[in-house]
Amino acid sequence: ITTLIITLSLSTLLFSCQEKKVEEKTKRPNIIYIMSDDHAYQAISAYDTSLIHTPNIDRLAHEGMRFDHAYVSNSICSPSRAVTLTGKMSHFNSVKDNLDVFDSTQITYPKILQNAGYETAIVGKWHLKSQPTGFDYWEVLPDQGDYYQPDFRTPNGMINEKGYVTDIITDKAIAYLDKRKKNEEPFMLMVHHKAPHREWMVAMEHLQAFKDQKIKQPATLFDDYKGRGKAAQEAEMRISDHMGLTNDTKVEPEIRDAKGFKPFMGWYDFAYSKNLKRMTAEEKAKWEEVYGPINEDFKNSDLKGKELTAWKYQRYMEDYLGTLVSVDENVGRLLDYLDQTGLAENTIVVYTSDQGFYLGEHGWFDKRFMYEQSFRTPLMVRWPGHIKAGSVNKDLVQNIDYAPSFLEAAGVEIPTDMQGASLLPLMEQKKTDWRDALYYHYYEYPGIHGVKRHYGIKTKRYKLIHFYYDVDEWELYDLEKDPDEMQNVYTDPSYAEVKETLHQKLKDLRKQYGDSDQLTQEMLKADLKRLEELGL
Ligand code: SGN
Ligand code: CA
Repeated sequence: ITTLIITLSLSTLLFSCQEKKVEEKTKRPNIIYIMSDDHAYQAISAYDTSLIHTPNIDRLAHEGMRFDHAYVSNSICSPSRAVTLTGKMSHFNSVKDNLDVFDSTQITYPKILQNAGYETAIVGKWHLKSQPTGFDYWEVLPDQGDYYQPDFRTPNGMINEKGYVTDIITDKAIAYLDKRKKNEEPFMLMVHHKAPHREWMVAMEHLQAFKDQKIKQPATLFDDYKGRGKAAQEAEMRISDHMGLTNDTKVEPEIRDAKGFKPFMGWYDFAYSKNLKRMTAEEKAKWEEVYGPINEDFKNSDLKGKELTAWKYQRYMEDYLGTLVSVDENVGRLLDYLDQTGLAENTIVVYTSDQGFYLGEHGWFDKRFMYEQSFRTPLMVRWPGHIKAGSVNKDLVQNIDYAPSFLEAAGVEIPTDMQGASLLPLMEQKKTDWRDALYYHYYEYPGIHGVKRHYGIKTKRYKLIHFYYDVDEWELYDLEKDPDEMQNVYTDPSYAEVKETLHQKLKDLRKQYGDSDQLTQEMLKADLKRLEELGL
């Protein structure tokens, strides 16, 4: 009898353990990582209500956590994506600029999750050149991708889809989730939008979303760069001088200057014309109906100087924000799907961008700089039962932290060579010893938009930046007194002590992350050789 009782209770114990194991396994959260391309936090109403209303993206902040000090470590597309996948800084992950090819044999968090029994998938922009690895399902845009009738790279070759890119990416994401509905294992799905990337081409139904709305101008739209050094002065991303009339503000190419040439048409006019050609006849007709009168007015207006810049800013914003109407709508569609299928409960949903973007601040468009608008990104995370709805985090977090966070959430060990830290304690509002400074390093120079190479450190209050290669200039900003970063106080004697502390901190951080003058010089040398080989 005793033996029988022991056997019975042992088997009950074993059974309940197994049950618990199964339960725990099914309880592992799904992860949906939505990342747009160049989406500035200034253009999300959860952060700033002055430009656009984004009720669907805002849901993630209202139902989850909004991070107010989320940053990248290298504000440009391919590098940011490589950092996110590997949890390592650019100098250790093979992609420090948009020309590098991602080493796809590296350990990435999708690979680790896949090994741990997750089903992994990616749809949308990839921009890492090499073939995606670590995904059970992938359909990605070739290179930058197109807005209309986009092509997708798939394991079975290139396919073409009819429609607008943001809608299609969401359709594919939902179709994927629907198809795997009955699967037991958890999933990790990356939804990478192309929008709102330049050439800011809007879905037909939203072409007039901002028509007749005067968009608020940033205080620094007519910046003269006086308080800063050569890097800001020489960058080629000014709305006034470097924003093309044709591709950027959609003024049709028949505009010619006195000599019969098209006024400022960069090589990148290609992307715009290519997308015009991709439109169906119906779309082209609609396009002309909307832009025709705008062009007509422009041709008759003879705008110059500040007036022309203001006009370009308004046009730029109408299109940039217009593409975001689709992004917001499609985030809503995905969130509704999660609600309808009951997936929302056990799914972590992240919304972020690959970097920030200038919406006219300092007179600029584009990104790259360690100044706030491009360095900082939106970041919102919803995770029912773990993250308090409507919570706000003010710690310094960075895209190196995403991979460790997802691994910890999935209950998987974080490789010791990942350089970020899991955000879980912050999400769950637990006491933790968090970093007080961020490291940054940007490399793509000489290159498009002419932003000089720089690295630096940011604390909550200060920012110290070193621009190098064809200059040797240091900049220091007191963000409390000068949030717009208009006055470099590096040589101001009253900051001598602060400067010294920051220099020391920068030194420590470089050491901690394994970056150094020697590595920087080696990388520079290799880049210059590559540019020479490419004849650039
Ligand atoms: C294109 C854009 C640039 C942009 C880079 C990098 N020109 O070259 O303005 O900085 O991409 O963007 S375009 O006219 O072709 O759009 S990134 O997000 O991929 O890094
Ligand atoms: Ca980008």
